[in-house]
Amino acid sequence: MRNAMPILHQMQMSGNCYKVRLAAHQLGVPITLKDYGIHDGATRKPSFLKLNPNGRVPLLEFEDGRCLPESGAILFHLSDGTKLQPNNAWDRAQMLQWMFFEQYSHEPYIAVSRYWHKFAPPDEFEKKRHLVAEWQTKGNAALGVMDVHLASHDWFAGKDYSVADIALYGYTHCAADGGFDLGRFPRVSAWLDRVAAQPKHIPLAARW
Ligand SMILES: N[C@@H](CCC(=O)N[C@@H](CS)C(=O)NCC(=O)O)C(=O)O
Repeated sequence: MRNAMPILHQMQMSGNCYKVRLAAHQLGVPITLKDYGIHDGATRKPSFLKLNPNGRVPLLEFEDGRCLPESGAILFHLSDGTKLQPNNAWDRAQMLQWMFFEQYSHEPYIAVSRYWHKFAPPDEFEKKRHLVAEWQTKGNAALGVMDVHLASHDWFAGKDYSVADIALYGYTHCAADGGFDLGRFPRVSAWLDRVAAQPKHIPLAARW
């Protein structure tokens, strides 16, 4: 049976899932939300593993049953041919460069630090406390790289706001939750304001 519209399998407080809600909202792509708990292991149950063997959200399930996990891949697919992707190959490559940077050099420190500081049970966080210094060093390095880029650019790819900005916004705007001081990165702070001022912007807490 076909779904009436794409279903976003998601966790509301996840920045990775927020990226998809934000892009879908700005593009006018209707989606329904199916929520999973942070601590109940719901994405590791057989019924979900059939949809994404990697056991993680976001996962976008299309009307015809096809399933696409990974926030960056979903952003890329939703924005194909729209104003949220640059219209030339070089700028699109820059867009992907920043999306890969986000996944390898940014999210593993900034998102992970936020999870353990804000959402993990305190006794579990204590077992990870020895990693905080590395998260801080590497997360601050990523914010520094962004700040350098923003010294001479308004946006991360091409001349306009794109899904590269959405990918980086997801966890940068809430980096303080993980103990990061955005006051050290004034150009990043100014860019966050520019992103939040885009038409049809929604905050992380918004359902749609
Ligand atoms: N690289 C993936 C990361 C996805 C991810 O880490 N998802 C987390 C929530 S933010 C999750 O599903 N955690 C549940 C689990 O690992 O069991 C993406 O960008 O979508």
